[in-house]
Amino acid sequence: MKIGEEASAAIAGASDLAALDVVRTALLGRKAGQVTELLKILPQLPPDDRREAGAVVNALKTAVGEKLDERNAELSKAAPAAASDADLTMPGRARWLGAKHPITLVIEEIEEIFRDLGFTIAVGPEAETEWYNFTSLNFPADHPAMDMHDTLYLSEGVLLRTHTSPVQMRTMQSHKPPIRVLSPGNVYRRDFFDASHAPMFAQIEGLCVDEGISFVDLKAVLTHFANRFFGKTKTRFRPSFFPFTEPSAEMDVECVICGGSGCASCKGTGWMEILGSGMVHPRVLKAAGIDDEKYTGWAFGMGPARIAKLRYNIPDIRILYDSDVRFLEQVAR
Ligand code: 2NM
Repeated sequence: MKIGEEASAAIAGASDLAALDVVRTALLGRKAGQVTELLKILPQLPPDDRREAGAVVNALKTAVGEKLDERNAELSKAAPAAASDADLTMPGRARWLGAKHPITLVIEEIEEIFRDLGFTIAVGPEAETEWYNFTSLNFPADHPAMDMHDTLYLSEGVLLRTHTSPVQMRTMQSHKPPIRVLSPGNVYRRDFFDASHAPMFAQIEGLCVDEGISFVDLKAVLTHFANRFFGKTKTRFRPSFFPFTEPSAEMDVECVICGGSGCASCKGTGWMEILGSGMVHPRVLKAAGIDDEKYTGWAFGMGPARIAKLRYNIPDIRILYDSDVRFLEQVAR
């Protein structure tokens, strides 16, 4: 049967789905399909021949249909790879994974340095009582920091902590010396949000209390910290004042921008102030229930945003709070 053999060969020879579609139309197409044309002739044949020819042509139509479907199934299986131009060896599109904020990086680095010295990390509430935030820390009742203009009060005697010293106070109440504790956390002040002040900022304080602790311990530990954090650097201590320490001192490091020769960052002094510190006032130890005849201690406080500003040479701390990824990506690691 000639048409049947030709049809089988054409179907088998179709190398893809598009070619098979052409073959299907050539055989079964409604207008000029070879098999369709045979079916159209049937009515013109004499009745006796018509029955016999009809059976043959219909069998052909069925067989051709089945062969087309089989080939279609075969080609469909192989189709995706054959039909796609995609280069599967091309590298994928890189995803931006996000990164730690510069202030977080600074906090974690400071934590690691003090952890290595045996300090533990302590946290506490951001809403505090006036007693924990001021009174127990030897602030006189008329101290300007206690003014409504400087502190955010939530209600009578309850406020948003202005430093993390309340955490140190709570630690001294609940632990016997020796105490070595570091308290990172957010604090609040009624400051105008300008290039160097924010109404909420991170603070890290450290406290060490034991028998025989002196100013030598304070100087040695804070100098060690400066050298680890900034790389080998010069430090100096200047007298200062805080209600909760006596004596008190501020520590400067040689300006990381100009190396001490004086520049805009250090306002020509060659030094950058990085923290405040001092020997814990005996009244503070007493308020915490610690024997101030037997024990002495030293403490310090610093602002990680300030440190980040110095380390990354950021002109305006507001950039640190903008969440602008174009800036954050420059510092991210
Ligand atoms: C500072 C500077 C000096 C300090 C004192 C205490 C406490 F609770 F132990 F008395 N904690 N932190 C302290 C001392 C904080 O920040 C500039």
